[in-house]
Order: sequence, then C-alpha cells, then structure tokens
Amino acid sequence: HTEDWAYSSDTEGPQFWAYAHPLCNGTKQSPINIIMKETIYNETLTPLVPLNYSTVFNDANYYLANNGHTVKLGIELDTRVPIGLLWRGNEYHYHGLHFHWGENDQHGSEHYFNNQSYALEVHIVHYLKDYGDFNSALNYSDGILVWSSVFQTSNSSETSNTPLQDVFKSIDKIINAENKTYINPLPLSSFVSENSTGSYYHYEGSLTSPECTESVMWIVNHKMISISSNQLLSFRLLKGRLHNSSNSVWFENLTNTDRPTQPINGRKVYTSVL
Ligand code: B30
Ligand code: ZN
Repeated sequence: HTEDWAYSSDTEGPQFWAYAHPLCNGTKQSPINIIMKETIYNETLTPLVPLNYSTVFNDANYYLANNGHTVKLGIELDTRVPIGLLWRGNEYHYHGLHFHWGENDQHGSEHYFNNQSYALEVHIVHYLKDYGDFNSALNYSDGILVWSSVFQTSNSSETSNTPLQDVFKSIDKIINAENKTYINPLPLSSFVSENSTGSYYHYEGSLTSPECTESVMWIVNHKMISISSNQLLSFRLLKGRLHNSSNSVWFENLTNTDRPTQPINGRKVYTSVL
C-alpha cells in the first residue's frame, strides 16, 4: 500500500500528518513528556502478568523486518498459544514489537522523562483479546495496550546488552525498506528490564504514527534498559522509503523515528511507583 507520511521535516513530516490523517490532531495523542513528580499514584495499577513472555518458541520463525518506518520483530507461530499480558482483569494478545531511535544517544525515545529524551524505545504492541484482532481493537478506546521500555546508553565499561546482541547485529541485514531476515528465537522478556512488571506509568493515548488512533492504554516502564552506544549504530544506517520530488529521487534515512511529544490536554498520568 502507499505510505504518505514520514519522520523527516519535509511536507510529509509530523507537522503535516493531520492533513491526510485527521485523527493526528486529536486531544489524546501520544507520545508525551512524563513529568514524574506530577504523576498520580494509583493502587489499581497492579503488576502486569506476562503470558509466555519468557518462553522461547524454537519451532517458530522469528524475523526482523524494515517496513520503511521502523524495525519490526515478528513471530511466525502456527500453534495458537497465547503470548501477551493480563492487566486489570483483561487479557491482551501480542501483535508485534518495534523500535524508535535517534541520530545520537541523547535522542530517539518517543516518551520523555522529565523533559529528557533517551536513545531508544521499544513498543510491544497488544490488543484486547475480546475484540478479536488488532484492527477491530482500534475502534475502542481501550483496544490496544502498548508496553514500552526506554533504553539508556551508558559509556561505563561497555554495558552491551547481551540478550539483545543477536537482534541488534541482524539489523545490518535489513538496511533497505521491505528487507526481512530471520533471527534466533529469543524470549520477549528480553525487551523489558528484570522485575519491572510492577513499576510503570500509565495514561490513555494514541498510536504514535498515522492513523494516530486514540485507542491505546500506554504502559511505560519506570526502569530503563541499558545498551551500549555501539549497539545503536546499525539503527542509524537504515534506509526508509523512496522519496520522489520534482527534481530528485532518494531513499529517506531512517533515523529520528520519534514523533514529537504531544499536548497532555488535562490528561492524568498515573504511576504504580510509590
Ligand atoms: S505505536 O506503538 O504507537 N508506535 C501501529 C502500531 C503501533 C504504533 C503505531 C502504529 C500500526 O500498526 N499502525 C498501522 C500501520 N499501518 C498498516 C501497516 O501495516 O503498514 C497503516 C499505515 O501505515 O498507515 Cu503502514
Ligand atoms: Zn511505536
């Protein structure tokens, strides 16, 4: 299908998304800047209960794909075992996982903490099981749950993230849009920091790219994941879609794949952290 939006600052960038995608002008948009001292403690924010997050499906195909907007990790699984989450009495099923990153280590995450952006953010996308599939769930304000973790680089004696080493190395194989490569099976729990199911921020928002549908229960982990600067480099070499303007044609650089933070418009941000 044709894609008419991009992250670059030209006429397809975030400021222009709403012309073709009016929902992007909504009042409950994502991402946001999370100001920790303004978050509200809420005792109903019980720990997430992951379903099969630590299972490695050795009979499934795990792949990385460059879809022209981001790097997506997909799992091709024929046996219908649920992968997902239980949260506040609801069951959410895993839909996919992808990343947002920047051109340097100080920039790239979509959510900010206290006005600060970080190098990388992973979004583990789920839909409420009762709504049947991802596309149907988009029609409901609580249809989608995105579990997000922010990554922080640390220069102190190379804190390479070993569980994710394989994944990051394979990014070199999907430089161009529509490239896909199979990777070694790994547990989804590699994408969240240990014991972080109980410490998170929660607010109601949207998909962070067109259609910008306002159907997302956001769960942003309080604990960040460590990553070395080197592990990020291959993200910044990725190429996006072919751009066509009157006198030239080029491949978009796929970097700064983060939408600017959006107005809070009186929404409350809750925390499970006392
Ligand atoms: S995020 O987690 O809020 N960043 C989507 C899922 C999660 C997020 C953002 C977007 C998503 O699935 N959007 C629909 C994407 N597509 C369909 C597609 O597969 O390829 C519609 C589109 O763009 O307009 Cu291309
Ligand atoms: Zn995302």
